[in-house]
Amino acid sequence: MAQFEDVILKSALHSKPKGLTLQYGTAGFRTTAKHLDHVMFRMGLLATLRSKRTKSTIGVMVTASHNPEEDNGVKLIDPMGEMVTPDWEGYATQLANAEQDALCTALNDIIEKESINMSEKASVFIGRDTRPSSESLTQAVLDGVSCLGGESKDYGLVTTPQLHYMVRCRNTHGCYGTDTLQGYYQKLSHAFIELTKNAQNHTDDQKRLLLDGANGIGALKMREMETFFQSALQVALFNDCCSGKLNHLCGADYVKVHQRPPQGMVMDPGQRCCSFDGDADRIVYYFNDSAGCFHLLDGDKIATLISTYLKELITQAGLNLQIAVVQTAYANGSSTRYLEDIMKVTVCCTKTGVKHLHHAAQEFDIGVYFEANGHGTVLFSKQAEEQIQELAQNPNVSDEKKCAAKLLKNTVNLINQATGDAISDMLVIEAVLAVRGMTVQEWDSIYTDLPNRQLKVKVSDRCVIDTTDAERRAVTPAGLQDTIDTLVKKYAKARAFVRPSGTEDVVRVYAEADTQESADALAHEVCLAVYNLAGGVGEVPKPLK
Ligand code: NG1
Ligand code: ZN
Repeated sequence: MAQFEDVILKSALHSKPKGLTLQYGTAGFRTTAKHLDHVMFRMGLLATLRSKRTKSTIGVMVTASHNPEEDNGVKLIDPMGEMVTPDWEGYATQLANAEQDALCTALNDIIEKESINMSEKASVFIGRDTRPSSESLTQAVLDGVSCLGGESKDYGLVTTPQLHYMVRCRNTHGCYGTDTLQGYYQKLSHAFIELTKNAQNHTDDQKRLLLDGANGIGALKMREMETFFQSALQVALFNDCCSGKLNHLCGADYVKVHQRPPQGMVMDPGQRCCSFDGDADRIVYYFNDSAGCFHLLDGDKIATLISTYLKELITQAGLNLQIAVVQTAYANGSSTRYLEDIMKVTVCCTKTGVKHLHHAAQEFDIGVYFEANGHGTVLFSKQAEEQIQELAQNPNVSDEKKCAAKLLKNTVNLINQATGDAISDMLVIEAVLAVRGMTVQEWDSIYTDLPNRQLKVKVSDRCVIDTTDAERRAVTPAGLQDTIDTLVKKYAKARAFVRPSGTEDVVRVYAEADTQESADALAHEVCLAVYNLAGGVGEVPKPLK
Protein backbone atom coordinates (compact mmCIF):
# COMPACT_ATOMS: atom_id res chain seq x y z
CA MET A 1 0.00 0.00 0.00
CA ALA A 2 2.74 2.41 -1.01
CA GLN A 3 0.19 4.93 -2.25
CA PHE A 4 -1.18 5.19 1.29
CA GLU A 5 2.14 5.87 3.03
CA ASP A 6 1.23 9.49 3.61
CA VAL A 7 -2.27 8.52 4.73
CA ILE A 8 -0.85 6.17 7.34
CA LEU A 9 1.54 8.80 8.63
CA LYS A 10 -0.96 11.67 8.77
CA SER A 11 -3.92 9.65 9.97
CA ALA A 12 -2.02 9.00 13.18
CA LEU A 13 -2.24 12.74 13.81
CA HIS A 14 -6.01 12.60 13.28
CA SER A 15 -6.72 9.32 15.00
CA LYS A 16 -10.17 7.94 15.61
CA PRO A 17 -11.32 7.37 19.18
CA LYS A 18 -11.87 3.61 19.40
CA GLY A 19 -15.49 2.51 19.23
CA LEU A 20 -16.91 5.90 18.21
CA THR A 21 -19.43 5.52 15.39
CA LEU A 22 -21.18 8.29 13.54
CA GLN A 23 -23.66 8.40 10.68
CA TYR A 24 -23.68 10.63 7.60
CA GLY A 25 -27.12 12.11 8.34
CA THR A 26 -29.62 14.55 6.80
CA ALA A 27 -26.84 17.06 6.16
CA GLY A 28 -23.57 15.20 6.68
CA PHE A 29 -21.89 14.38 10.00
CA ARG A 30 -22.87 16.45 12.98
CA THR A 31 -21.88 16.10 16.61
CA THR A 32 -19.85 17.75 19.34
CA ALA A 33 -16.77 19.32 17.69
CA LYS A 34 -14.29 17.42 19.82
CA HIS A 35 -15.28 14.11 18.20
CA LEU A 36 -14.76 15.27 14.65
CA ASP A 37 -11.06 15.67 13.86
CA HIS A 38 -10.66 12.16 12.39
CA VAL A 39 -13.93 12.53 10.47
CA MET A 40 -12.68 15.76 8.87
CA PHE A 41 -9.39 14.18 7.84
CA ARG A 42 -11.23 11.25 6.32
CA MET A 43 -13.71 13.48 4.51
CA GLY A 44 -10.68 15.20 2.97
CA LEU A 45 -9.62 11.75 1.72
CA LEU A 46 -13.10 10.90 0.49
CA ALA A 47 -13.61 14.23 -1.30
CA THR A 48 -10.33 13.59 -3.12
CA LEU A 49 -11.54 10.17 -4.23
CA ARG A 50 -14.88 11.63 -5.30
CA SER A 51 -13.04 14.28 -7.29
CA LYS A 52 -10.90 11.67 -9.06
CA ARG A 53 -14.00 9.59 -9.74
CA THR A 54 -16.08 12.45 -11.18
CA LYS A 55 -13.12 14.29 -12.74
CA SER A 56 -14.60 17.41 -11.15
CA THR A 57 -14.10 19.74 -8.23
CA ILE A 58 -15.78 18.58 -5.01
CA GLY A 59 -16.69 20.78 -2.03
CA VAL A 60 -16.22 20.16 1.68
CA MET A 61 -18.12 22.47 4.04
CA VAL A 62 -17.26 22.57 7.73
CA THR A 63 -20.38 23.66 9.59
CA ALA A 64 -23.10 22.48 11.94
CA SER A 65 -25.64 25.00 10.66
CA HIS A 66 -28.22 25.77 13.36
CA ASN A 67 -26.73 23.44 16.00
CA PRO A 68 -25.19 24.92 19.17
CA GLU A 69 -21.79 26.58 18.87
CA GLU A 70 -20.02 23.64 20.55
CA ASP A 71 -21.09 21.25 17.78
CA ASN A 72 -19.62 21.02 14.34
CA GLY A 73 -20.13 19.02 11.19
CA VAL A 74 -19.07 18.37 7.65
CA LYS A 75 -20.75 17.68 4.35
CA LEU A 76 -19.54 16.96 0.85
CA ILE A 77 -20.72 18.89 -2.21
CA ASP A 78 -21.06 17.19 -5.59
CA PRO A 79 -20.00 18.71 -8.94
CA MET A 80 -23.18 20.68 -9.69
CA GLY A 81 -23.29 22.03 -6.15
CA GLU A 82 -25.63 19.30 -4.99
CA MET A 83 -25.43 16.94 -2.03
CA VAL A 84 -23.48 13.73 -2.68
CA THR A 85 -25.34 10.61 -3.84
CA PRO A 86 -26.60 7.98 -1.35
CA ASP A 87 -23.79 5.55 -2.35
CA TRP A 88 -21.18 8.07 -1.34
CA GLU A 89 -23.02 8.91 1.86
CA GLY A 90 -22.62 5.22 2.62
CA TYR A 91 -18.88 5.37 1.87
CA ALA A 92 -18.60 8.42 4.10
CA THR A 93 -20.13 6.49 6.99
CA GLN A 94 -17.88 3.46 6.38
CA LEU A 95 -14.75 5.57 6.16
CA ALA A 96 -15.58 7.65 9.23
CA ASN A 97 -16.22 4.54 11.32
CA ALA A 98 -13.28 2.38 10.18
CA GLU A 99 -10.98 1.74 13.15
CA GLN A 100 -7.51 3.22 12.82
CA ASP A 101 -5.84 0.02 11.56
CA ALA A 102 -8.61 -0.62 9.02
CA LEU A 103 -8.53 2.80 7.36
CA CYS A 104 -6.44 1.80 4.33
CA THR A 105 -8.60 -1.26 3.71
CA ALA A 106 -11.70 0.94 3.83
CA LEU A 107 -10.11 3.33 1.34
CA ASN A 108 -9.15 0.48 -0.95
CA ASP A 109 -12.70 -0.90 -0.86
CA ILE A 110 -14.07 2.39 -2.15
CA ILE A 111 -11.35 2.69 -4.81
CA GLU A 112 -12.13 -0.82 -6.06
CA LYS A 113 -15.91 -0.52 -5.93
CA GLU A 114 -15.81 2.74 -7.86
CA SER A 115 -12.89 1.71 -10.14
CA ILE A 116 -11.09 4.94 -9.29
CA ASN A 117 -8.00 5.78 -11.29
CA MET A 118 -5.66 7.06 -8.61
CA SER A 119 -3.41 8.83 -11.11
CA GLU A 120 -6.32 11.15 -12.00
CA LYS A 121 -5.98 14.76 -10.69
CA ALA A 122 -8.19 15.89 -7.81
CA SER A 123 -9.47 19.30 -6.77
CA VAL A 124 -11.32 20.11 -3.55
CA PHE A 125 -12.91 23.43 -2.46
CA ILE A 126 -13.21 23.97 1.29
CA GLY A 127 -15.20 26.46 3.33
CA ARG A 128 -16.08 26.94 6.99
CA ASP A 129 -18.50 28.73 9.29
CA THR A 130 -17.57 30.95 12.26
CA ARG A 131 -17.49 28.29 15.00
CA PRO A 132 -14.29 28.44 17.07
CA SER A 133 -13.59 24.78 16.20
CA SER A 134 -14.00 25.24 12.44
CA GLU A 135 -10.49 26.51 11.72
CA SER A 136 -8.58 23.51 13.08
CA LEU A 137 -11.14 21.09 11.67
CA THR A 138 -10.59 22.67 8.25
CA GLN A 139 -6.87 21.95 8.65
CA ALA A 140 -7.72 18.28 9.15
CA VAL A 141 -9.70 18.28 5.87
CA LEU A 142 -6.78 19.93 4.05
CA ASP A 143 -4.42 17.28 5.46
CA GLY A 144 -6.68 14.54 4.12
CA VAL A 145 -6.76 16.08 0.65
CA SER A 146 -3.00 16.52 0.44
CA CYS A 147 -2.34 12.91 1.57
CA LEU A 148 -3.94 11.60 -1.60
CA GLY A 149 -2.27 14.21 -3.80
CA GLY A 150 -5.36 16.39 -4.25
CA GLU A 151 -5.22 20.12 -4.84
CA SER A 152 -7.26 22.23 -2.48
CA LYS A 153 -8.61 25.74 -2.43
CA ASP A 154 -9.52 27.02 1.00
CA TYR A 155 -12.21 29.74 0.79
CA GLY A 156 -11.97 30.34 4.54
CA LEU A 157 -15.10 31.86 6.04
CA VAL A 158 -18.04 31.46 3.63
CA THR A 159 -21.71 30.59 3.94
CA THR A 160 -22.62 27.00 3.01
CA PRO A 161 -24.49 28.11 -0.14
CA GLN A 162 -21.56 30.26 -1.22
CA LEU A 163 -19.35 27.17 -1.26
CA HIS A 164 -22.01 25.21 -3.21
CA TYR A 165 -22.06 28.11 -5.67
CA MET A 166 -18.25 28.10 -6.09
CA VAL A 167 -18.25 24.36 -6.82
CA ARG A 168 -20.97 24.73 -9.44
CA CYS A 169 -19.21 27.71 -11.07
CA ARG A 170 -15.92 25.83 -11.29
CA ASN A 171 -17.46 22.69 -12.78
CA THR A 172 -19.52 24.60 -15.34
CA HIS A 173 -16.38 26.51 -16.41
CA GLY A 174 -17.78 29.90 -15.61
CA CYS A 175 -21.17 29.44 -17.34
CA TYR A 176 -22.95 29.71 -14.00
CA GLY A 177 -20.78 32.54 -12.68
CA THR A 178 -17.28 33.27 -11.40
CA ASP A 179 -16.01 31.12 -8.54
CA THR A 180 -15.06 34.00 -6.25
CA LEU A 181 -16.94 35.87 -3.53
CA GLN A 182 -16.69 39.00 -5.67
CA GLY A 183 -18.28 37.06 -8.55
CA TYR A 184 -21.10 35.86 -6.29
CA TYR A 185 -21.82 39.35 -4.94
CA GLN A 186 -21.70 40.92 -8.39
CA LYS A 187 -24.03 38.39 -10.02
CA LEU A 188 -26.66 38.58 -7.29
CA SER A 189 -26.56 42.31 -6.69
CA HIS A 190 -26.72 43.08 -10.43
CA ALA A 191 -29.82 40.88 -10.84
CA PHE A 192 -31.38 42.45 -7.74
CA ILE A 193 -30.79 46.01 -8.92
CA GLU A 194 -32.18 45.19 -12.38
CA LEU A 195 -35.30 43.63 -10.84
CA THR A 196 -36.02 46.39 -8.36
CA LYS A 197 -35.79 49.01 -11.13
CA ASN A 198 -39.25 47.68 -12.02
CA ALA A 199 -40.63 48.56 -8.61
CA GLN A 200 -42.96 51.53 -8.39
CA ASN A 201 -42.85 53.88 -5.41
CA HIS A 202 -39.96 51.98 -3.86
CA THR A 203 -39.44 54.30 -0.92
CA ASP A 204 -36.62 54.14 1.64
CA ASP A 205 -39.17 52.87 4.14
CA GLN A 206 -40.03 49.93 1.91
CA LYS A 207 -36.36 49.21 1.27
CA ARG A 208 -35.71 48.83 4.99
CA LEU A 209 -35.27 45.30 6.33
CA LEU A 210 -34.13 44.12 9.76
CA LEU A 211 -31.87 41.07 9.59
CA ASP A 212 -30.94 38.74 12.45
CA GLY A 213 -27.63 37.16 11.40
CA ALA A 214 -27.75 34.41 14.09
CA ASN A 215 -24.31 35.69 15.18
CA GLY A 216 -22.91 33.68 12.31
CA ILE A 217 -21.28 33.73 8.92
CA GLY A 218 -24.36 35.16 7.15
CA ALA A 219 -23.96 38.40 9.10
CA LEU A 220 -20.31 38.75 8.05
CA LYS A 221 -21.11 38.08 4.42
CA MET A 222 -24.04 40.53 4.35
CA ARG A 223 -21.66 43.23 5.64
CA GLU A 224 -19.30 42.44 2.77
CA MET A 225 -22.13 42.52 0.25
CA GLU A 226 -23.75 45.77 1.44
CA THR A 227 -21.69 48.05 -0.80
CA PHE A 228 -22.87 46.17 -3.91
CA PHE A 229 -26.52 47.15 -3.46
CA GLN A 230 -26.21 50.84 -4.37
CA SER A 231 -29.01 51.76 -1.94
CA ALA A 232 -31.53 49.39 -3.58
CA LEU A 233 -31.82 47.71 -0.17
CA GLN A 234 -31.25 48.97 3.37
CA VAL A 235 -30.44 46.21 5.79
CA ALA A 236 -30.19 46.84 9.52
CA LEU A 237 -28.13 44.00 10.96
CA PHE A 238 -28.72 42.48 14.42
CA ASN A 239 -26.91 39.53 16.05
CA ASP A 240 -24.09 40.42 13.73
CA CYS A 241 -21.42 38.02 15.02
CA CYS A 242 -19.47 40.76 16.83
CA SER A 243 -20.27 39.69 20.39
CA GLY A 244 -23.13 37.19 20.80
CA LYS A 245 -23.00 33.42 20.71
CA LEU A 246 -23.82 31.60 17.46
CA ASN A 247 -27.49 30.53 17.19
CA HIS A 248 -28.08 31.34 20.87
CA LEU A 249 -31.64 32.67 21.30
CA CYS A 250 -31.51 33.84 17.71
CA GLY A 251 -31.38 32.62 14.12
CA ALA A 252 -33.94 31.07 11.80
CA ASP A 253 -34.26 27.77 13.65
CA TYR A 254 -34.89 29.47 17.01
CA VAL A 255 -37.50 31.80 15.50
CA LYS A 256 -39.27 29.00 13.61
CA VAL A 257 -39.33 26.43 16.41
CA HIS A 258 -40.17 28.85 19.23
CA GLN A 259 -42.42 31.01 17.07
CA ARG A 260 -41.02 34.19 18.59
CA PRO A 261 -38.59 36.96 17.58
CA PRO A 262 -34.87 36.53 18.23
CA GLN A 263 -33.32 38.26 21.19
CA GLY A 264 -31.44 41.42 20.49
CA MET A 265 -33.68 42.77 17.75
CA VAL A 266 -35.65 45.99 18.17
CA MET A 267 -38.81 45.64 16.07
CA ASP A 268 -41.25 48.45 15.36
CA PRO A 269 -44.83 47.30 14.68
CA GLY A 270 -45.27 46.26 11.06
CA GLN A 271 -41.51 46.33 10.33
CA ARG A 272 -40.36 43.55 7.98
CA CYS A 273 -37.72 41.34 9.63
CA CYS A 274 -35.87 38.15 8.77
CA SER A 275 -33.47 35.65 10.35
CA PHE A 276 -30.69 33.55 8.81
CA ASP A 277 -29.48 30.34 10.41
CA GLY A 278 -25.88 29.68 11.49
CA ASP A 279 -24.51 28.89 8.02
CA ALA A 280 -26.97 31.09 6.08
CA ASP A 281 -28.78 28.46 4.08
CA ARG A 282 -32.14 29.05 5.77
CA ILE A 283 -34.28 32.15 6.14
CA VAL A 284 -37.60 33.01 7.76
CA TYR A 285 -39.47 36.34 7.77
CA TYR A 286 -41.67 37.84 10.50
CA PHE A 287 -43.22 41.00 11.91
CA ASN A 288 -45.08 42.17 15.00
CA ASP A 289 -48.49 43.69 14.29
CA SER A 290 -49.78 46.82 16.03
CA ALA A 291 -51.36 44.67 18.75
CA GLY A 292 -47.93 43.16 19.46
CA CYS A 293 -48.87 39.83 17.93
CA PHE A 294 -45.99 37.93 16.25
CA HIS A 295 -46.47 36.75 12.65
CA LEU A 296 -44.07 34.19 11.16
CA LEU A 297 -43.60 33.78 7.41
CA ASP A 298 -41.76 30.50 7.06
CA GLY A 299 -40.54 28.37 4.15
CA ASP A 300 -44.12 27.52 3.14
CA LYS A 301 -45.09 31.19 2.86
CA ILE A 302 -41.85 31.86 0.95
CA ALA A 303 -42.60 29.02 -1.51
CA THR A 304 -46.12 30.40 -1.98
CA LEU A 305 -44.91 33.96 -2.62
CA ILE A 306 -42.25 32.89 -5.10
CA SER A 307 -44.34 30.31 -6.97
CA THR A 308 -47.29 32.71 -7.31
CA TYR A 309 -44.98 35.40 -8.70
CA LEU A 310 -43.32 32.98 -11.15
CA LYS A 311 -46.66 31.62 -12.29
CA GLU A 312 -47.96 35.11 -13.03
CA LEU A 313 -44.85 36.00 -15.02
CA ILE A 314 -44.95 32.77 -17.01
CA THR A 315 -48.58 33.40 -17.92
CA GLN A 316 -47.79 37.02 -18.87
CA ALA A 317 -44.86 35.87 -20.98
CA GLY A 318 -47.06 33.28 -22.69
CA LEU A 319 -44.61 30.49 -21.89
CA ASN A 320 -45.79 26.93 -21.53
CA LEU A 321 -43.77 25.81 -18.51
CA GLN A 322 -44.94 23.53 -15.70
CA ILE A 323 -44.34 24.86 -12.22
CA ALA A 324 -44.42 22.69 -9.11
CA VAL A 325 -43.82 23.18 -5.39
CA VAL A 326 -42.00 20.51 -3.38
CA GLN A 327 -42.64 20.32 0.36
CA THR A 328 -42.07 17.92 3.27
CA ALA A 329 -44.43 16.57 5.93
CA TYR A 330 -43.61 19.69 8.00
CA ALA A 331 -45.37 21.95 5.49
CA ASN A 332 -48.35 23.65 7.07
CA GLY A 333 -51.62 22.06 5.86
CA SER A 334 -52.97 25.51 4.92
CA SER A 335 -50.09 26.12 2.52
CA THR A 336 -50.63 22.82 0.71
CA ARG A 337 -54.35 23.49 0.41
CA TYR A 338 -53.78 27.03 -0.87
CA LEU A 339 -51.24 25.93 -3.50
CA GLU A 340 -53.32 23.01 -4.75
CA ASP A 341 -56.85 24.39 -4.52
CA ILE A 342 -56.44 28.12 -5.16
CA MET A 343 -53.20 28.40 -7.12
CA LYS A 344 -53.71 25.13 -9.00
CA VAL A 345 -50.02 24.35 -8.67
CA THR A 346 -48.69 20.78 -8.53
CA VAL A 347 -47.48 19.98 -5.00
CA CYS A 348 -45.22 17.01 -4.11
CA CYS A 349 -44.18 15.81 -0.67
CA THR A 350 -40.76 14.23 -0.03
CA LYS A 351 -38.77 13.05 2.95
CA THR A 352 -37.03 15.67 5.11
CA GLY A 353 -33.65 16.93 3.92
CA VAL A 354 -32.95 19.16 0.95
CA LYS A 355 -31.38 16.41 -1.10
CA HIS A 356 -34.82 14.80 -1.41
CA LEU A 357 -36.58 18.04 -2.25
CA HIS A 358 -33.88 19.10 -4.71
CA HIS A 359 -34.14 15.78 -6.51
CA ALA A 360 -37.94 16.00 -6.80
CA ALA A 361 -37.81 19.63 -8.00
CA GLN A 362 -35.52 18.63 -10.89
CA GLU A 363 -38.44 16.77 -12.46
CA PHE A 364 -40.25 19.99 -13.44
CA ASP A 365 -39.64 22.93 -15.78
CA ILE A 366 -39.66 25.10 -12.68
CA GLY A 367 -39.41 23.38 -9.30
CA VAL A 368 -39.83 25.56 -6.21
CA TYR A 369 -38.75 23.69 -3.10
CA PHE A 370 -38.75 24.85 0.50
CA GLU A 371 -38.68 23.10 3.84
CA ALA A 372 -40.99 24.77 6.36
CA ASN A 373 -37.86 25.84 8.26
CA GLY A 374 -36.90 28.15 5.40
CA HIS A 375 -34.36 26.04 3.52
CA GLY A 376 -35.03 26.05 -0.19
CA THR A 377 -34.57 27.46 -3.66
CA VAL A 378 -35.96 27.29 -7.19
CA LEU A 379 -34.66 25.05 -9.99
CA PHE A 380 -35.13 25.91 -13.66
CA SER A 381 -34.69 23.18 -16.27
CA LYS A 382 -32.25 23.88 -19.09
CA GLN A 383 -35.18 24.11 -21.47
CA ALA A 384 -37.02 26.61 -19.23
CA GLU A 385 -33.93 28.81 -19.00
CA GLU A 386 -33.45 28.72 -22.77
CA GLN A 387 -37.08 29.67 -23.44
CA ILE A 388 -36.85 32.59 -21.01
CA GLN A 389 -33.56 33.81 -22.55
CA GLU A 390 -34.91 33.58 -26.09
CA LEU A 391 -38.06 35.50 -25.28
CA ALA A 392 -36.15 38.23 -23.44
CA GLN A 393 -34.02 38.78 -26.54
CA ASN A 394 -36.74 38.37 -29.17
CA PRO A 395 -37.42 41.74 -30.90
CA ASN A 396 -40.79 40.56 -32.27
CA VAL A 397 -42.81 40.14 -29.07
CA SER A 398 -45.16 42.52 -27.29
CA ASP A 399 -43.80 44.82 -24.58
CA GLU A 400 -45.81 42.97 -21.95
CA LYS A 401 -44.26 39.63 -22.85
CA LYS A 402 -40.79 41.07 -23.11
CA CYS A 403 -41.09 42.76 -19.73
CA ALA A 404 -42.23 39.49 -18.11
CA ALA A 405 -39.38 37.59 -19.78
CA LYS A 406 -36.81 40.11 -18.54
CA LEU A 407 -38.14 39.88 -15.01
CA LEU A 408 -37.93 36.09 -15.25
CA LYS A 409 -34.38 36.28 -16.61
CA ASN A 410 -33.17 38.45 -13.74
CA THR A 411 -34.99 36.25 -11.23
CA VAL A 412 -33.15 33.21 -12.62
CA ASN A 413 -29.86 35.10 -12.15
CA LEU A 414 -30.77 36.05 -8.59
CA ILE A 415 -31.48 32.49 -7.50
CA ASN A 416 -28.74 30.15 -6.29
CA GLN A 417 -29.80 26.95 -8.02
CA ALA A 418 -27.02 24.95 -6.40
CA THR A 419 -28.80 24.92 -3.04
CA GLY A 420 -31.05 26.89 -0.67
CA ASP A 421 -29.31 30.18 0.08
CA ALA A 422 -30.53 32.66 2.69
CA ILE A 423 -28.86 35.67 1.03
CA SER A 424 -30.22 34.82 -2.41
CA ASP A 425 -33.67 33.91 -1.05
CA MET A 426 -33.82 37.15 0.89
CA LEU A 427 -33.02 39.13 -2.25
CA VAL A 428 -35.63 37.23 -4.27
CA ILE A 429 -38.27 37.90 -1.61
CA GLU A 430 -37.32 41.59 -1.33
CA ALA A 431 -37.46 41.91 -5.13
CA VAL A 432 -40.82 40.14 -5.43
CA LEU A 433 -42.37 42.34 -2.71
CA ALA A 434 -40.94 45.46 -4.37
CA VAL A 435 -41.99 44.55 -7.92
CA ARG A 436 -45.51 43.61 -6.80
CA GLY A 437 -45.76 46.59 -4.46
CA MET A 438 -46.71 44.21 -1.68
CA THR A 439 -46.31 44.69 2.08
CA VAL A 440 -45.27 41.92 4.43
CA GLN A 441 -48.79 42.04 5.90
CA GLU A 442 -50.35 41.46 2.48
CA TRP A 443 -47.95 38.58 1.89
CA ASP A 444 -48.86 37.10 5.29
CA SER A 445 -52.57 37.26 4.57
CA ILE A 446 -52.36 35.05 1.44
CA TYR A 447 -53.44 32.22 3.74
CA THR A 448 -53.60 31.61 7.50
CA ASP A 449 -51.34 28.95 8.97
CA LEU A 450 -52.91 26.17 10.98
CA PRO A 451 -51.58 26.45 14.55
CA ASN A 452 -48.77 23.91 14.98
CA ARG A 453 -46.16 22.69 17.40
CA GLN A 454 -42.83 20.94 16.98
CA LEU A 455 -41.32 19.08 19.94
CA LYS A 456 -38.58 16.51 20.51
CA VAL A 457 -38.33 13.39 22.65
CA LYS A 458 -35.16 11.64 23.80
CA VAL A 459 -35.20 7.88 23.35
CA SER A 460 -32.45 5.31 23.88
CA ASP A 461 -32.28 4.41 20.18
CA ARG A 462 -34.09 6.64 17.71
CA CYS A 463 -33.62 4.04 14.94
CA VAL A 464 -36.49 2.01 16.45
CA ILE A 465 -38.73 4.45 14.61
CA ASP A 466 -39.10 3.59 10.96
CA THR A 467 -41.39 5.64 8.72
CA THR A 468 -43.11 5.48 5.35
CA ASP A 469 -45.21 7.74 3.07
CA ALA A 470 -42.66 10.60 3.04
CA GLU A 471 -42.25 10.17 6.83
CA ARG A 472 -45.93 10.85 7.50
CA ARG A 473 -46.56 7.41 9.02
CA ALA A 474 -44.57 5.34 11.50
CA VAL A 475 -44.17 1.65 10.62
CA THR A 476 -42.36 0.75 13.84
CA PRO A 477 -42.50 0.41 16.82
CA ALA A 478 -45.71 -1.59 16.82
CA GLY A 479 -48.75 0.34 17.98
CA LEU A 480 -47.25 3.82 17.68
CA GLN A 481 -49.02 4.83 14.47
CA ASP A 482 -52.37 3.44 15.72
CA THR A 483 -51.99 5.50 18.88
CA ILE A 484 -51.18 8.64 16.87
CA ASP A 485 -54.22 8.02 14.63
CA THR A 486 -56.49 7.75 17.68
CA LEU A 487 -55.06 10.94 19.23
CA VAL A 488 -55.41 12.91 15.99
CA LYS A 489 -59.11 12.03 15.78
CA LYS A 490 -59.76 13.93 19.03
CA TYR A 491 -59.01 17.31 17.40
CA ALA A 492 -60.41 19.30 14.49
CA LYS A 493 -58.27 19.81 11.34
CA ALA A 494 -55.54 17.82 13.07
CA ARG A 495 -52.48 16.03 11.76
CA ALA A 496 -49.43 14.64 13.56
CA PHE A 497 -46.36 12.57 12.75
CA VAL A 498 -43.04 11.50 14.27
CA ARG A 499 -39.62 10.77 12.76
CA PRO A 500 -36.08 10.25 13.99
CA SER A 501 -33.97 13.38 13.47
CA GLY A 502 -31.02 13.06 11.10
CA THR A 503 -29.02 15.81 12.79
CA GLU A 504 -29.73 15.41 16.52
CA ASP A 505 -30.11 12.40 18.79
CA VAL A 506 -33.88 12.89 19.23
CA VAL A 507 -37.24 11.92 17.81
CA ARG A 508 -39.10 14.89 16.33
CA VAL A 509 -42.85 15.28 16.92
CA TYR A 510 -45.04 17.55 14.80
CA ALA A 511 -48.71 18.36 15.32
CA GLU A 512 -51.14 20.84 13.84
CA ALA A 513 -54.79 21.51 14.66
CA ASP A 514 -57.47 24.19 14.54
CA THR A 515 -56.27 26.02 17.67
CA GLN A 516 -52.85 26.49 19.31
CA GLU A 517 -54.16 24.80 22.49
CA SER A 518 -55.20 21.73 20.48
CA ALA A 519 -51.90 21.63 18.54
CA ASP A 520 -49.96 21.89 21.82
CA ALA A 521 -52.07 19.23 23.54
CA LEU A 522 -51.83 16.86 20.57
CA ALA A 523 -48.04 17.35 20.28
CA HIS A 524 -47.69 16.59 23.99
CA GLU A 525 -49.84 13.46 23.78
CA VAL A 526 -47.84 12.20 20.81
CA CYS A 527 -44.61 12.87 22.74
CA LEU A 528 -45.94 10.68 25.56
CA ALA A 529 -46.79 7.92 23.07
CA VAL A 530 -43.24 8.07 21.66
CA TYR A 531 -41.79 8.09 25.16
CA ASN A 532 -43.82 5.04 26.19
CA LEU A 533 -43.65 3.00 23.00
CA ALA A 534 -40.20 3.90 21.60
CA GLY A 535 -38.01 3.68 24.70
CA GLY A 536 -38.04 7.22 26.07
CA VAL A 537 -35.22 8.22 28.39
CA GLY A 538 -34.94 10.98 31.00
CA GLU A 539 -37.87 13.03 32.17
CA VAL A 540 -41.38 12.20 30.99
CA PRO A 541 -42.45 14.97 28.53
CA LYS A 542 -44.43 17.68 30.35
CA PRO A 543 -47.43 19.50 28.87
CA LEU A 544 -46.70 22.97 27.47
CA LYS A 545 -47.73 25.81 29.72
P1 NG1 B 1 -33.59 16.68 11.11
O1 NG1 B 1 -32.75 16.87 12.32
O2 NG1 B 1 -33.35 15.42 10.36
O3 NG1 B 1 -35.05 16.94 11.42
C1 NG1 B 1 -33.13 19.19 10.31
C2 NG1 B 1 -34.32 19.82 9.64
C3 NG1 B 1 -34.28 19.47 8.17
C4 NG1 B 1 -32.97 19.89 7.52
C5 NG1 B 1 -31.79 19.37 8.35
C6 NG1 B 1 -30.46 19.87 7.86
C7 NG1 B 1 -36.58 20.17 10.54
C8 NG1 B 1 -37.77 19.55 11.14
N1 NG1 B 1 -35.58 19.33 10.21
O4 NG1 B 1 -33.18 17.81 10.07
O5 NG1 B 1 -35.37 20.06 7.54
O6 NG1 B 1 -32.92 21.26 7.32
O7 NG1 B 1 -31.93 19.71 9.74
O8 NG1 B 1 -30.11 21.14 8.31
O9 NG1 B 1 -36.55 21.38 10.36
ZN1 ZN C 1 -28.12 25.71 7.75
